[in-house]
Amino acid sequence: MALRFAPLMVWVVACSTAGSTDPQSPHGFRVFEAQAGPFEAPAAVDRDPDPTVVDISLEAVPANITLAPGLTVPMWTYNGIVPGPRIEANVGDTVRIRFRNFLPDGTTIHWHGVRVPADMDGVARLNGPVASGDTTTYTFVVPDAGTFWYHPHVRADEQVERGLYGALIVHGPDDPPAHSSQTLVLDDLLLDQAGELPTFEDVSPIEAMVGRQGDVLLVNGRAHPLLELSATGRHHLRLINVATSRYFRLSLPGYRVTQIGTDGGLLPTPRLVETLMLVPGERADVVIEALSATPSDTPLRLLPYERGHGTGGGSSATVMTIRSTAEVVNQLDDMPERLRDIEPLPEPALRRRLVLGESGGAGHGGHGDHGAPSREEAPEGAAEGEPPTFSINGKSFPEGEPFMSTLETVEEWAVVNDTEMDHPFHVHGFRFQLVDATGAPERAYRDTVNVPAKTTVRLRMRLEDHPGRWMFHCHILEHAERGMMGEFEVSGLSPLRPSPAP
Ligand SMILES: [Cu+2]
Repeated sequence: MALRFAPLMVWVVACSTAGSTDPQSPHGFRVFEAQAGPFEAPAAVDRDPDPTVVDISLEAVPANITLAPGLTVPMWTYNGIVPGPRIEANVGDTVRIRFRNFLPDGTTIHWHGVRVPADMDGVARLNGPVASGDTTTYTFVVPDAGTFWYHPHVRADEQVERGLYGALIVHGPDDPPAHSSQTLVLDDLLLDQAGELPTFEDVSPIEAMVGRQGDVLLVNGRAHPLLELSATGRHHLRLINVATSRYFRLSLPGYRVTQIGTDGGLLPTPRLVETLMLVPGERADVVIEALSATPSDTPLRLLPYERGHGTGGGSSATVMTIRSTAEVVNQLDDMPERLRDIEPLPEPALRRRLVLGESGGAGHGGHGDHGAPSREEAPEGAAEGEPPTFSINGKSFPEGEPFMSTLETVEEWAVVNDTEMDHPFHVHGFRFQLVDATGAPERAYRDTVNVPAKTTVRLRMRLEDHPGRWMFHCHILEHAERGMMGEFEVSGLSPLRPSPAP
């Protein structure tokens, strides 16, 4: 009964006394039995015998997807599965994707985190959407090892939520030894009482403000999957947060969790972590080892996190279960103390300031006194019922002019969050290093970073290899689609391509 509003319950409780809760979802989530079975999405089939070329076909197509026994949902998919096929390549490979769109709407594929040429970036305004029934081919070299993903960049709030996403894994020579390697594509899905996705045309003001948070937590397209791993083994997990707005703050009690990589591949040295935060769009590579050799079941827990507007209520929830087994494994070499070298970027040639802004909408300047109003329920013309808009430097995309940048220069961006909630900031085409309060760059590469409410985050990047028009935006996709997006134009001749004909 309360399913439609279950994910908003946190906000309801915070803002009013409303709300019987669904007894099946005491924390705003539906509860499922652990499901055994294949854990990962299947790998894409590479049709090119050349070991340095990965040639695959992707079709965007509606399909019914079984998330759990008895729960089958009409979704949009790549090749009929959610997530789409896992694309695997080695660093330096050429990846070619022959794409056909069988959706009713135009779409694109953006290669999140992969430093591709601008005309392969799958951004509708620059490259044009692939119309319903049409085809295109994306071809690029994968220059960096790491954990990446792919998704549409047209009405991304709707299309990603409907199920259009997949992992893109680039293997490198320095990946540390492990007994197993798994990709965990993390999502949450909102379902209505009929077990379908609610409309994207008429969302509640609070959904427009904080994004759509789902009541079904998914790993690799399944609710509460079970992963069996040797209790004495070392296991490499690649985590990807593909949710449109959900922050995944995770813990795995009973395991030693060592982070070995960020968005942009390996860290210089492994880091022990107690909890792991993944904001929308972000990835992490971790190695886990059970603290006890006795077989047992351990839940991967989602912990509450307040990212603004009352989103932090509720308790933790189970995302999946890891079952440790008595399987005997071979001894591996110790985890290396140094994984790779990352040179800190030099002082920037140019500094920019980007101010993230929000205006209007429910919850702005004091929460409403009703729980989850639909747009029809909001009073005509009342500010509280207006959909919110989002901006960067006062411009709500596609308003505004692109920044003008120069190839091969180092820029430092101060991203100033002037709003009441956190925003995960993503830059296309390039990777950045975070700069701390003393001005020292972090020795890690990222393309997506949380900018907490009322704080400033500095990121430094070298605009290398790929001239052209690029985007930056909040990766809460409801915010990006409501204006928190911008462009920069990098001019110069690519060292990787012949000069264009005059
Ligand atoms: Cu945002």
